[in-house]
Amino acid sequence: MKTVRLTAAQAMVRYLANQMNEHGETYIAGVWAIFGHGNVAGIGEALYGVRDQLPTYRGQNEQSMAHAAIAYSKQLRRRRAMAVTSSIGPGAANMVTAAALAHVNRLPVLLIPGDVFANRGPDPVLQQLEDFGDGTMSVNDCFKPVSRYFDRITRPEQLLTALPRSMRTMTDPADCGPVTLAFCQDVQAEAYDYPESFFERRGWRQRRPEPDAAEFEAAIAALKAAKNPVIVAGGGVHFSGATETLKAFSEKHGIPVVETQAGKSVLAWDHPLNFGAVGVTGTGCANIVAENTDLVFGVGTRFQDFTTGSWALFKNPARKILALNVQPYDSAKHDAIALTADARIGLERLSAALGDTVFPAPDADLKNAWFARADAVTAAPKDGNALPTDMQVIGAVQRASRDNTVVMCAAGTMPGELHQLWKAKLPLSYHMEYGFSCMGYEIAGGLGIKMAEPDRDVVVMVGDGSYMMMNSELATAVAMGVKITVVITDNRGYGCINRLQMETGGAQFNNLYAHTNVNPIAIDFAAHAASMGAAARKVSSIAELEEALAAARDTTVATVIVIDTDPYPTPEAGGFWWDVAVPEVSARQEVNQARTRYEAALKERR
Ligand SMILES: Cc1ncc(C[n+]2csc(CCOP(=O)(O)OP(=O)(O)O)c2C)c(N)n1
Ligand SMILES: [Mg+2]
Repeated sequence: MKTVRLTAAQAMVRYLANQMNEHGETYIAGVWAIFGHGNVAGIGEALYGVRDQLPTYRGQNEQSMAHAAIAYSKQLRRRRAMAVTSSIGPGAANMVTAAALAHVNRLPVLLIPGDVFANRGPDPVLQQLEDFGDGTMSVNDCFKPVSRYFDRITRPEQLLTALPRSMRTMTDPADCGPVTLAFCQDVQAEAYDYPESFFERRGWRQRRPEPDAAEFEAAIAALKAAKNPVIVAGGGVHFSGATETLKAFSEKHGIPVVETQAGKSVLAWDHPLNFGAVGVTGTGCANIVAENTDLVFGVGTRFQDFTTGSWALFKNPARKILALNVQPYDSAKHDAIALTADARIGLERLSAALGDTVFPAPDADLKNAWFARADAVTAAPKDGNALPTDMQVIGAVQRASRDNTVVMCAAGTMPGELHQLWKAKLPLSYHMEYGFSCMGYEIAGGLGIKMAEPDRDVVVMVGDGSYMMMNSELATAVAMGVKITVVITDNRGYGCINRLQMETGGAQFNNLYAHTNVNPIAIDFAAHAASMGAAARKVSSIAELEEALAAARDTTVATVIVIDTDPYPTPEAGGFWWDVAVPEVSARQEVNQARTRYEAALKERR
């Protein structure tokens, strides 16, 4: 057997540089790295050696670097992924949140934190956690519940099994998620005679599982027995590349489509059968269709509580659930009629078996009436003096966008309002991280999206709170010449949580700056962003925002536009109940009243 003598770190990067996807691209597109003693000598030296095939990027924070990596993969429908490496201890711990984000959203990322010495010689090394009763424990054990695959590399030859397993996990449509390889610092630098064949180019195909015959029969029977089915389209439709198939299926059989946060943009917003966002942040029209349907047909959805209105939305007493999902954990949820298969294959087979079965489409007026209301709240304000609403900001961004502009967000007021109000024309023109809804995903995520699709305009919507939590990859975007447009809606605090607090009977407390220990402060976001090299300005009206967005379109530098908004108004129509537990006893009258409403609402859960 021909062998080559390499350090374990050199072997890892050489292997990664030779793993291809089915489109002939290297699967790992690059490595985000912040070095420390736990990875600079081993992994750092190795990355330098392959920098022409496998580029290394320096970010500002391990968590946000991982956000960029995850967003990159999500935007490419998991076709490619990135790796992120950190030192041991704090650098590694910083990535745990991002690992959880990728885990919840079923997105691939290869996390490579350094780990303590396998030989234990220098124990305790700087930043080493000391467990008094378990010598194998390190900070990296925190990754176990938030990784789809975890291994600790304590000998160089372990890579021969750990790396192929990592690749399989990331490229498998059902198991897809974050992989953590905790890489002991001394082992990174240790040499081994690796078989040369290990570094041959290897291709990875996404499996497209066919449905099981008996499951398929049950699914067809359920569809044939239905009177008014509705398709709940989730992120799996995008990942499977099934948007065209879904459109054909829906048109041929007259089945309306409603969209989850991850599924939004599977169909153009103005397609007659797309009734828009469903659930807690849903459109009035989609939720009426969902309430009445006798067959909820989930395609590539996890049925998160925002989709199901905490399982109170689908009210029809006769209703059944049919779930087409590549992951059996999801297709079996809530006692659904399970159809475990790839979304595209599943829809093609079902369509063929349904023949020319056509269901009566819901009333188009339902949709027209909803959008007339939505247009009114997103229109430019007539009264130029009032503080703009976030809905009006959405309208302004929409008017300044092209069909393939990607609007993105993750937490705060905007995700719910964008879900309802944004008119997504092309697939993946809407990128919402609403599985983990992680404040701080926004700017780093925008960077990752733009790296994935440089030809699309990327507009990042971010609240003042999320901006304050994590913004420093803006400097990275500027330095890399990655042009994103960031719109900061400054309502001086955590607007959405303040409203939730009020709805659950709470006093306004510790959310908006006005109700905190600090004096209401006016942070100069434009000056802050400008200090990182962005083209930044504050605008004082919706008209000025539109002007600034138009001016930003043809520039090449990352741009930040700040606008003050009103923290209180929300779209009054649409939406659905969300289960947020209200205290059973309280000295506050408002809480007692909210509890009474809560108990009544709970009775609607199925
Ligand atoms: C990391 C993280 N911490 C806390 C939360 C809970 N949370 C959700 S939205 C929000 C406030 C967001 O404030 P801001 O970005 O200003 O948006 P706004 O609602 O004011 O528009 C908080 C604290 C979260 N989603 N993520
Ligand atoms: Mg805010």
